[in-house]
Amino acid sequence: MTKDSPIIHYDAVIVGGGFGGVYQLYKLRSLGFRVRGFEKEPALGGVWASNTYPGARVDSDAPLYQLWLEECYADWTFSERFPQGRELQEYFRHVDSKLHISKDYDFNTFVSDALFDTCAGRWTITTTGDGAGKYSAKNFIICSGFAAKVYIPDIKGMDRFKGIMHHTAHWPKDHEVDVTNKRVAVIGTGASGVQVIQAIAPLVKQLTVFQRTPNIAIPMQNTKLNKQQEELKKPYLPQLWEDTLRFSNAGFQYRFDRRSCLEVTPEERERFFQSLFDRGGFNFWVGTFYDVWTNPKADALQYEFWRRHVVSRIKDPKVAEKLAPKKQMCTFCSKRPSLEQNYYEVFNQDNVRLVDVNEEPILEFTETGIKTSGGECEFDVVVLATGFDAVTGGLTQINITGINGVSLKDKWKQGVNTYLGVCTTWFPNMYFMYGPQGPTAFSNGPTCAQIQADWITDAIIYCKRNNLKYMYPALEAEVAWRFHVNQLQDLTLLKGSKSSWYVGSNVPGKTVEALMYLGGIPKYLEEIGVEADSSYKNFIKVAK
Ligand code: N01
Repeated sequence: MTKDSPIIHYDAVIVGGGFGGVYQLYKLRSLGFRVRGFEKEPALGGVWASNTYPGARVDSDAPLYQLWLEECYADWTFSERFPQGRELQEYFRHVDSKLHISKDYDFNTFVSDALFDTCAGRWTITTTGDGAGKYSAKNFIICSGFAAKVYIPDIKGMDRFKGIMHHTAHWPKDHEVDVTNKRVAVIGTGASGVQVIQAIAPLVKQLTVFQRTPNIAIPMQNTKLNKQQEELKKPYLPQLWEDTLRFSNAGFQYRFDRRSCLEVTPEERERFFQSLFDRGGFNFWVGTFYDVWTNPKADALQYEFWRRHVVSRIKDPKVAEKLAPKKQMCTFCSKRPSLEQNYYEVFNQDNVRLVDVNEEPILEFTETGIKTSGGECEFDVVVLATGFDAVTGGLTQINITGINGVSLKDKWKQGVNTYLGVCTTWFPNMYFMYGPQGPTAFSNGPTCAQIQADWITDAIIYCKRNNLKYMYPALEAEVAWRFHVNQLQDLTLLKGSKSSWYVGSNVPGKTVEALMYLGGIPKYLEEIGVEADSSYKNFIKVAK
């Protein structure tokens, strides 16, 4: 397309080609809507197309972490309980071969602007990159996920560094970054940092890990999956999906234990915690005693168990105290735990050094390395595992202008307001998923995206059937939803938390607030269902 090409008109434009975008496009297209998707990466896959760093691996169990479409799962089996990033890329190629999604996508294309024309009731969407141009759409659906915008701390002299430096989500796709026998620094010990550290530790000459907050990493207990056995489970998968929607808080197979951590005997508690460790995955997070999320004493008991086990794996007591300090830095629910395989053993290697940046702050980058208050260290490669302007960044990085010239960025500057975590006042026919005030990072990604995409599809059909030019949620409805989301968070130990991207506190200057809905998938389904069943009574509707 050239700048003089005529504007192409669509029923819907979709931003992002991960689980949400793929499913949304498939769904609308199969109902006869004309849809176009745009993806900034060269392929489908969402985070799996961008996060290609060494060791990238999903933290959600197979077979639940996939699209619940029979045409996709019927002849696909993951080889591991927690598949590697590479296998997920392969999975998306498989999905594409079944659903023929990429023919309706422009890749290497970034959606930069979206402007709503109130008279026409349509969005004008501007893109840059390979599919650069202007497009018109009645519906604008942002499926960019919670990790679409990286966060890189502003460290003095960063641009001076002459070695290799990449953020984990901007890892090169056109060449291998060879770390063999190199001096490597990793800044950040969230899920990405933990995975990189485990993967490169056996290869590098020297590894320096810059840690600010110790990760409460829990055992992954990954296993190879037996293809024959997985095939036998296929007929039961629809039931499994239904069960997770009805009974599981997070859309996984895990369920909170109804007993109080404080009311069981110490022996029983120990046995139960051990069983959660042994089962691995997020059992220790969302399969634990319910009150670990609500009662500081219960949370502290779980931390004590966790710490004892971690410390026993680390040879040097000083290093152990840094990785698993006696003083608990944050609660189990206020930061997403990372799933580790041999993370703590890495720090027993002679060539690995842990720098606590609270004690030894990074002062600046030099041409050849990093200078801390303890001296200068040379590096060949620096890995920035410093996370994301999560949840809202993917939306606010697009210049979106709704009715009366309201900009989304300005609207959300003092705090996020959405209705049901899928739409926002003054932005007609605009929807988003796996973003603010939805279940998002407190749920299994594909589950959340699919239930939201189904809801969005119904809203679009409603608009069409009722001959509406546009609709958007009433202001009172989104104010009430924000209140509700905050109330739900305040029932947990996340209340008042300032400890992670869960509440926006990782990005300097970002408003710290409840960014996600903690009511759980079954309750969320009920709440969004009530709105649809009431013919969208909380929406302002404008007829054609
Ligand atoms: O990002 P993070 P992530 N100096 O924000 C540190 C998902 N994910 O990319 O904790 C030193 O968690 C920061 O320190 P602190 C998963 O949901 C999934 O690792 O803010 N350090 C922290 O340690 C995950 O939760 C998989 O004190 C600095 C780290 O950088 C989410 O993505 C794999 C710093 C950032 O950790 C984000 O994970 C990977 C500074 N100036 C990711 N600034 C799967 O398995 C920041 N940090 C699916």
